[in-house]
Amino acid sequence: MPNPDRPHVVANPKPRDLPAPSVEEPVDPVPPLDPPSDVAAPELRSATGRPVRAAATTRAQQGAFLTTATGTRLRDTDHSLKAGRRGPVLLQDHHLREKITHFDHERIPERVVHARGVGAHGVFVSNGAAAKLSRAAFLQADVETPVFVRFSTVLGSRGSADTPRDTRGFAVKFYTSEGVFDLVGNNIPVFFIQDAIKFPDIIHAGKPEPDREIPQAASAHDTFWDFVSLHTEAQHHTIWNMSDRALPASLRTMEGFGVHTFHLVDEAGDTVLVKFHWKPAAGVHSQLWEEAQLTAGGDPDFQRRDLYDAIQNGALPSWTFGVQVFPDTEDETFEGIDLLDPTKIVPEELAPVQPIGTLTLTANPTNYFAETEQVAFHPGHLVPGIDVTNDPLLQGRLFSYLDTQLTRLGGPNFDQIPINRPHADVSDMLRDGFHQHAVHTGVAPYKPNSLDGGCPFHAGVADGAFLEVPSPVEGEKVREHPASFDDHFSQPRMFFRSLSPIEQEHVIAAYTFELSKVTWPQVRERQLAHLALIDERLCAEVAAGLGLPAPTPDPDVEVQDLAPSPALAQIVPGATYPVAGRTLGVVADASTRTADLQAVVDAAQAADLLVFVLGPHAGVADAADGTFAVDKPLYQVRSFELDAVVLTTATTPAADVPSRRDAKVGSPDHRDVGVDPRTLLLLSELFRQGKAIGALPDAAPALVQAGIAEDDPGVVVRGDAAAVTEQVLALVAQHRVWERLSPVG
Ligand code: HDD
Repeated sequence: MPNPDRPHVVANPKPRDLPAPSVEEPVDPVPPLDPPSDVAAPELRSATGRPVRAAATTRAQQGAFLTTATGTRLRDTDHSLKAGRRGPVLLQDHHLREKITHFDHERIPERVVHARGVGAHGVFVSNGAAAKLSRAAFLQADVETPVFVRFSTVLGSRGSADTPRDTRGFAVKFYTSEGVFDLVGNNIPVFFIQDAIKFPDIIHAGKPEPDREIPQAASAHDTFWDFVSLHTEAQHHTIWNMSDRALPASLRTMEGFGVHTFHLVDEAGDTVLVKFHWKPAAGVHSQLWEEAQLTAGGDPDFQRRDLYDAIQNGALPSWTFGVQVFPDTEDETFEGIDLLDPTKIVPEELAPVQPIGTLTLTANPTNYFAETEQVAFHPGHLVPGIDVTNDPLLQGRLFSYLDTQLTRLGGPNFDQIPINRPHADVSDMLRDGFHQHAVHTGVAPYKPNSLDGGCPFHAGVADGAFLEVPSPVEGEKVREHPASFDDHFSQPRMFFRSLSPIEQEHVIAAYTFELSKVTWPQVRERQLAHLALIDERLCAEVAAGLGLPAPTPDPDVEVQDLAPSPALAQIVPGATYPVAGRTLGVVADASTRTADLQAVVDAAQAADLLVFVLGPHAGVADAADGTFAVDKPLYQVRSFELDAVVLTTATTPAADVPSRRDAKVGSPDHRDVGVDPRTLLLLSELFRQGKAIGALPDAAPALVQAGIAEDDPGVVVRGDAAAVTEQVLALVAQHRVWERLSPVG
């Protein structure tokens, strides 16, 4: 316990929005909690858009007492109704049967892809720049639109880890005044296939193999590489998957892409073609492969937790929404790039991304199942001013997302689930069906009618009706694609050659690792032949890692040397990014002076970092002259949770320590003989991961024991507590100390 007469240091990031429980189970009934007002479900509406009940009564728990599903109060929920204390259970026990029956049916099918996800509420504020291109109400200047965002991995099951090498989903539901607009994108701007009819093939190949159901959430296996090496249009997405993009450091540091080209339509009906982009304010950052592997074991929920903690602590994640704009020409190409081919990007150097608004995530969901699990996105949820194109991948998606909800959400009324309900009036004339919640009024759900006064009426353009872009269509029915879809290697080459040297090394290492997991030599060799077409060095180094000869490029395949696109590189020398929401661990123990600890905490919190004090045990720990609250004990914390560390401990110089083996954890005086071995492990991992390391002067010998020299890059040992912290924060702003990770040569 802290002593009121001695200093006590508390950093404590805000954990969860829950009232503190009492030690004993409370005995007095109290009314149930309201959901936070900013995440309350929208009002329940009838199909004519009128509220059918007061919003407060849509709360799941309405009273102080436990009841059956039909509201009868219950005296006991711990014992079945039995014939005598030791007797058999009676069939008459309705409460038992209702409780177990409901439980038996709690699970719904997980999403067939993107099953693992996490959501958040937010707001989109338009800056009006798109108003001249689109009549969409939510794109007019300064309009604020509520949104719900769900991020996901693609391949893993609902319970899989957050951090596999995989594409991430980035789906945004805009609850606009003109209806729901869903932008169902990914963090990678291209896709594996050009036609939706191939979707079951790529997903069957990528998912765990059907005989053993392994590997979970990973592409490093035979069937994935068998498919992508045979189906070469997948090569562009695959090289993005082998890059750092497939290992986002946090969901807050990912770019998002609408992938397809869409139409924007203005008031006059004039159109342009656009590609949508989300650019994170925090910068685009990734984990290292070692970090991702550690994370999957140490905290498989890491990214879910990171998003929750950031929002909870006010480090609100935000993205600039932008568009690349192209003239809507008859051939639907730009600078020779076919805009209907979802395996191609348009480099930002050719068409800059123009900001049209800002998305900020402001609130965590109240209930995971009700919101994140039941949210249903659909690329066909469009509003006036935005329309689809003939991209054959997008066209197939327009069918799939409606269809899948029938199984997943149990019927056609999923739009009535609170998280899916539009904030615009709904008069849809759709009736009945499983889980119908609306109490429809009127007798004439058909058009034309006179019995309901002709209601509802068709809208004209002036009333905000949605009009499809009247693009001319002609041609014979064929199962073919345009010749412009045939170049599968020029853009993968451009991507690889646009990356920084460190990122290129990561791509080489990723291909080598993944292909080493492929058991069929034929599949490895086939993929190596494709790497030869992408880049000779890439192919040679992967081949060396696999112990295979590097093939020569197939002379019959024409690959263009496109100009590199610097915008594709994540690691830009000298670039800095906001540090708000990044994490700092501060190691303290009984040798720490509370004034030093407080100074580090204050300096980091002033820059809006999440600060975790790391101590020898949970609870309150002793400092040299007081106490401090431990946020994460050293036996719990791992390097992947931290962006940087500062040591405030005093340690015996290394020369005076007889042996590292003497520093046994738990021995009463282990701190007198050296550094806690858990601190040494943390330091060595953080060092390898290129993270900033600070030490107050008395703690500097600990670095030596961890094999770190004071003049190594990204190591700070000069100055007082505040000065060391400032220097560490400057390093965090670079994301990593890249000099430590530079590729050899
Ligand atoms: Fe898809 C879910 C993104 C192609 C069929 N997809 C889903 C989600 C995202 C994407 C982010 C998760 C939504 C959520 O959080 O609920 N999908 C994409 C992108 C694609 C793409 C960016 C290509 C550019 N998808 C695609 C095709 C098909 C599907 C070609 C089918 C022909 N996708 C689905 C689905 C899912 C889905 C099976 C599973 C759950 C759901 O829809 O609601 O219908």
